[in-house]
Amino acid sequence: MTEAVIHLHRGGPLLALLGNPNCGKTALFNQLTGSRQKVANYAGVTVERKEGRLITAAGRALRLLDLPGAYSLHPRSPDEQVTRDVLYGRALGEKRPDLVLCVVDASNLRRHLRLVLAARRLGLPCVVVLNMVDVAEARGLRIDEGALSAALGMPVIPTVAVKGLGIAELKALLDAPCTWETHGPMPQAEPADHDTIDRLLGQLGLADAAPPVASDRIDRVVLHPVIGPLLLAAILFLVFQAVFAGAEAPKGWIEAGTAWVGNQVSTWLPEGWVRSLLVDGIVAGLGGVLAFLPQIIILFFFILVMEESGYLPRAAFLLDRLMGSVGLSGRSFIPLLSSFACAIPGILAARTISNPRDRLVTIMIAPLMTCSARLPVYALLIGAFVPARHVGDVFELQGLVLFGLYIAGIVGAMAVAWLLKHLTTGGQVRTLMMELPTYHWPQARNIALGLWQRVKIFLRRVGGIILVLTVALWLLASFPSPPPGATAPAIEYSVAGMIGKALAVVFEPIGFNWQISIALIPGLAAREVVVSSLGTVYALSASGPKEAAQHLAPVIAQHWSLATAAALLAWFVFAPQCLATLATVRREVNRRWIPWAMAGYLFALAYAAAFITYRVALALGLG
Ligand SMILES: Nc1nc2c(ncn2[C@@H]2O[C@H](COP(=O)(O)OP(=O)(O)OP(=O)(O)O)[C@@H](O)[C@H]2O)c(=O)[nH]1
Ligand SMILES: [Mg+2]
Repeated sequence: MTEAVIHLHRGGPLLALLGNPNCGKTALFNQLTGSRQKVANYAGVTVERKEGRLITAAGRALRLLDLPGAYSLHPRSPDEQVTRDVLYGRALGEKRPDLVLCVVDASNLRRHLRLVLAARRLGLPCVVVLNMVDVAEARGLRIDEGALSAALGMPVIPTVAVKGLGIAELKALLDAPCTWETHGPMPQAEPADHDTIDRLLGQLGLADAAPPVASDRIDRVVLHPVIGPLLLAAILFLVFQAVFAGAEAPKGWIEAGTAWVGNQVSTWLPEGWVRSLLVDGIVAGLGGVLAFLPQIIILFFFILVMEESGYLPRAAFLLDRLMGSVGLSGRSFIPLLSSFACAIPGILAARTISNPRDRLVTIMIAPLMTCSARLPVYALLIGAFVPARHVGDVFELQGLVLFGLYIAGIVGAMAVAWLLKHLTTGGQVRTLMMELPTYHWPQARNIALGLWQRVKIFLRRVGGIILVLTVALWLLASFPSPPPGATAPAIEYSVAGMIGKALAVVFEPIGFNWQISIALIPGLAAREVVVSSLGTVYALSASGPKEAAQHLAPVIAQHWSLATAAALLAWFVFAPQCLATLATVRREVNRRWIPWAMAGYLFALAYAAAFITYRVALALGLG
């Protein structure tokens, strides 16, 4: 949240959610404030403070902060530091919280109570939120809240955040004046927390709580040294198959819809610039991008299921050795996986990495993970150039190529990480300390909400930045009008045509024509725009009937050689990331040269990869 917004809220009583990672703070935050922050079954989902407004039972408005999970108040990573700073009142222009909601996982009290004791020593008023009582009960743990409350000297409210149970009671408690009483700092000379907790659990009859059995049994297969990696590979592979196989029908409907709209507009409007803007610019451009929405939905469905079930950190665990060979730890896996959605949340998630060098390397290679904005570009080129046929009865060739492109990005990233490891000193061995959460059945509601969020983000981009860039490109590609008696398509005389032809000098050695060169520029702001721009450029250069605009794939299949298409794919595996990513990197690492270095190395890699691909393809006679 921006500082300006924080100022608007300033003044009311301030509450903060404190707890270990993955205990359900954000699920509670969403219930208490009606927000839709990201919830998932692994440690380190929240890495920034988020603010919301909570209305108590009596109708009082309070400010509530959701914080990154922390194991202690001695931060070991940048996200834990955020939490510590808020509790100590060191956050920029922010007072200390007036009340701390200490969230604990009821099925894992031994570990989670430590932070409650640490919070008590801060001297701030605390309420213990005993979350996940459903999980505890399923495991046969009955916790006497009254006894726990008496032992800790704090109110205790049992909740099941995902089902909204206990939320009303918590809101009612916030109206009771005694909730807000400060006890003053506790003496530090308490007996060690470990002993205190042992004693406490003994009093509650929970001294020897049974560990989860089902999860362990699943992990015997999932983390098996041989079966585990095979299973992971099979899952990832299936995801990419599904992205192509499952999206075909809905993609066809969207394309048919776009074509219909374009034709209607063409019939109803007289020939002229308004019609050209609507048909060649907006309908051809946006329609081209929209057609890839089903594929994005399918990809995210699988990612969300892995996140919600608790499989994700297992995958990180399995890949730890592999990542270790290039000087990273499994910790980098989740930030890198998040980068498949978009590099920006991935770069933010790198805050959970405590080692500064590892964190920087992870940030540097995050843009090599194939973000979802690249999916439309890949899908367009694959659809146009790779025949839709099966390999050995089971595998879709198009899905295989897509899988290959994702792998190419990953291999590129590992190579860069390896190089950076050898260029920088500090190659000490790090062990992976990561929590493996118990498995949950993914909740349909959560998955649906998560998908809806992705759809909203996508549509907002289409209706926002992509629309703006498409109209801008249409303008540049339509004016000035061709001189009287001109024979070539009008676009060749336009500003965009001239820029494209000038740039083509740079891109000619890697096989790009001037139409591609034009499309690459707006693609720096948002990658999908490459697709919409190609739609507009080819619609405007079509000499024949205008329906070419709605059928970009056959047009490029006819105009480009296979070598050019392959080179463009190679370019996009490494392509310099969008400007928003560079701005995020600048903010996260706070060093000016880093984003420049990043853009530079990615440009060089993309150019080299496209050059080699193009030349090899030419040598193979694919020109
Ligand atoms: N069964 C059950 N699951 C819960 C409950 N509360 C949260 N969860 C699940 O626990 C997981 C973690 O929830 P989050 O709200 O993301 O946890 P968090 O404390 O914000 O985690 P970090 O942001 O990583 O510190 C998610 O999969 C939730 O759906 C609960 O009361 N019962
Ligand atoms: Mg959270």
